[in-house]
Amino acid sequence: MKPFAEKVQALLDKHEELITRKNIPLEDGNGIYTRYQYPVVTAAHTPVFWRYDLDEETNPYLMERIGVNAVMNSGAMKWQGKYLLMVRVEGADRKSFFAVAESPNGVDNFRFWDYPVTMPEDVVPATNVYDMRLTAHEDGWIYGVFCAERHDDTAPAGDLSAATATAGIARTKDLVNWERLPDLKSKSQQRNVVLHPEFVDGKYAFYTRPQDGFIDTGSGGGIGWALVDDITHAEVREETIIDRRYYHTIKEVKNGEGPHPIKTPQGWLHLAHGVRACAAGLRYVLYLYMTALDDPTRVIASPAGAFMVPEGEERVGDVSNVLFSNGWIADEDGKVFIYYASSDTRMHVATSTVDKLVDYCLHTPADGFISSACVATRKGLIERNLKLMPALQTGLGRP
Ligand code: M1P
Repeated sequence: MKPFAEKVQALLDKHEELITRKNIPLEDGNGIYTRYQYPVVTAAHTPVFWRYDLDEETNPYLMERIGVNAVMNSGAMKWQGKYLLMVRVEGADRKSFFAVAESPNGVDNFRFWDYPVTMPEDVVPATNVYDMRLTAHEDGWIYGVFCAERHDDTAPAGDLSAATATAGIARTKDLVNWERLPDLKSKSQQRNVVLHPEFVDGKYAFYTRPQDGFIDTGSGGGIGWALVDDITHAEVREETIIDRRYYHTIKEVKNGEGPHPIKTPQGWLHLAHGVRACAAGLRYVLYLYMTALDDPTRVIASPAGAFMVPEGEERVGDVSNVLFSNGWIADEDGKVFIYYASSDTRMHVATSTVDKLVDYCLHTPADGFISSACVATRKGLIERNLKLMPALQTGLGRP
């Protein structure tokens, strides 16, 4: 073999070793979900032929030509028996794009399709697109709703950070060919917009996240809800806040719907992110809540605090102290695969079941909002447990 071909083969072998590495469940969890030892997708999982020019004539040093900086916030769905992630891939140039990675089992062996998604533009091209939520809607289409970011041309000259966030909407039947629909019209900026999988009162239903500015939610009170007659000209006319932000909680500064909720016999099960500010900056954690089956806007369970927070190496990355999720898959047998990004850098999986997540929602006490109420709730648990413990310690179990 020629030395150049040998070097290429070494790159390909190393890549294959990485993407075929078996993932291992970490059993010392909290009983609610199981984390896994390795991230499921990293920048290094992107194909070698996306990053290197493999032609000896044009790249004699075999250098990486178009780097990938990170992979993160991925939509997810089961598709033809495979677990698919609609990955947000961020190039070294800071532009994000979408690409599908598929796995046979949902926890490892994620392999990217050969080409990233070719997403048609809306009338005004977006500078950056990211965080797609996938919804297989009952109308028969698969929708991708994502953030479309553009420079805010009304900003004073020289302000190159001012931007606008809008919800881009596209649909497909095969995840390869996409039809772009006009961006969601709304009075405010919008990020973390998600399409509900069913019609409600004969209309399309969106979870929204109104925000005054590109970063600040300002007067935007939390996760909103809007009904839309025509998805090909979607417009938010009336918006109701269904999950509010609160002072001194994990969602004091912002929150946002994750993937679309999972339908369970007890209600719609929602995964969302909550943000608070501290001396280290913003801290993003995940939380769950449930709404009524007959009225997806009525909250029926709101367990206090975080469901998952950044741990260990998850705490460090491009934007540290962040967990973010916009994709999960509920299998036919009730197993749930929760795909989450850590610190805007890499993708992980945690597994649980619909029954466990519903139990968590229905039996975790709600937030008391003040310390004394939280102590009272905890004392209730302690009292009940102290009565049970003697029997448990003799191995007899519940009297
Ligand atoms: O950097 C953390 C996250 O910040 C934004 O989320 P939100 O709009 O809720 O603040 C998004 O840019 C998201 O992509 C990013 O992960």
